[in-house]
Amino acid sequence: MTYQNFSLKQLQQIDAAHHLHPFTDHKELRGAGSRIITRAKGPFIYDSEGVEILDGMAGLWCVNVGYGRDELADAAYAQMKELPYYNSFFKCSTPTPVLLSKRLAEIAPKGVSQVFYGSSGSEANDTALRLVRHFWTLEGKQEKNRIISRKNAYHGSTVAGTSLGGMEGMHSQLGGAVPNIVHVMMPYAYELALPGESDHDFGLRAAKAVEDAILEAGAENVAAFIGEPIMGAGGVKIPPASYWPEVQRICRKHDVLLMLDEVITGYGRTGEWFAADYYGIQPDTITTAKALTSGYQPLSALLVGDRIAATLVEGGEFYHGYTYSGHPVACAVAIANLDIIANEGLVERVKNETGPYFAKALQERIAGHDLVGEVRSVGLMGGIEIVKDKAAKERYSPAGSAAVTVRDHAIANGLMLRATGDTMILSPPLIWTRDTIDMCCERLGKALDLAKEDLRKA
Ligand code: PXG
Repeated sequence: MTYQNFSLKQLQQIDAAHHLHPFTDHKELRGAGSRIITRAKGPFIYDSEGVEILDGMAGLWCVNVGYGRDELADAAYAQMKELPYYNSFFKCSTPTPVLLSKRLAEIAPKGVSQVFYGSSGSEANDTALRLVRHFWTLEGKQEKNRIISRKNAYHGSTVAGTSLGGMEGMHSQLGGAVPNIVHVMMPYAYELALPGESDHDFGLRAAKAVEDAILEAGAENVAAFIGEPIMGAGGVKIPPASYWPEVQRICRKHDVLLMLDEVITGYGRTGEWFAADYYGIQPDTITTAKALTSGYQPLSALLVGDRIAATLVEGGEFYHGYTYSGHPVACAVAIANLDIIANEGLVERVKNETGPYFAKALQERIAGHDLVGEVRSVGLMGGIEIVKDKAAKERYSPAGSAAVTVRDHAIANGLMLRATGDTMILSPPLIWTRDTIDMCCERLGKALDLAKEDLRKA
């Protein structure tokens, strides 16, 4: 069955009849019909009608090497022919997860050299939650099981991911979260800094919220703190430079493990292999997925620090694992993907060239727009606040509606980007050049102009 035999209308009808989409108001989508993306090449995606759209989101924060990379298709094909699947249970291994683990240990931050595989970021966070609690049990401190996270954090959509995350809407549909997870303020200066408070001081205050939560529970009851180095789905919230070193100091002081969720920030997005390197911190676990394979295969890797690993290895069997832990095809694709990132110098390019150019382009061409309250970026990850009144930081109502207007105009003008709340998000493939960044800013500028007309009329 090839999709070419179906018209767009037919595909939309079948989609509406049978397909339940993630994070979707089904009634609304089924009325409007979905956009069907059929192919992609380099930085562009194409829909069923042949419309070319510049992909400002790298799929969903994942296609770091861009589309149409034969090396990755070839790696998958060769591995599928040789050995499509075998498990890593019962004293077996296959070659590609073995070699990928070595590779990951080489690029991981200092003190992190072990890997546990899954198929998604959510699964990896389930593993991380179970692992840190198991660690403290093995240490004879089973009461040390509370996890501190942040409001508005996104850590996935399984029960553990939703519980770790701090999205209220998701919690309200959960019917009971995993116990002993608390959420503290996020380090988001634009909305939460007090009048006159410096970025530096705000970062320390946001870190102190972590310490307050530890002291309130009693450090003997706190297993770990988990955070995205830069909050992604929550709106590219970049903490002040003072935040992470202080959080690390607090965690060490109270013997609380530091868990980083680098599902978005891992594998070059910030201009370092990991954001832990960008912020100069040494976490105990690092959750990764997405760009590990540039999205060409579902694969996650929980990178585990040496302290936890030493106890785990001595601690007998850990009753945890997935059918697809260390899937040979996904791991083959990951190795080929890391080869591309390394051979093409994409991480260095983001750090030295495209990241700074992206930041400058957003500042010079977007920040001045009447609808824009703030632009911010690290590497190739950017956030743009949409406001009604710049000085007062006043938003349009209802919340989030203005950003959707901007997004719809951007897509109609050939730029795919995300709107979350009143924040526009960009997270493009790392293969973007200065020219692609120029094209993005031109299309975004046009979308902002058109949105302004609509919003002023409304
Ligand atoms: N942690 C973080 C930081 C993420 O961004 C996950 C965990 C979960 O990964 P999986 O592979 O289980 O989806 C994510 C995923 C969005 C959006 O709209 C972001 C994600 C997923 C879906 C949508 O920005 N991030």
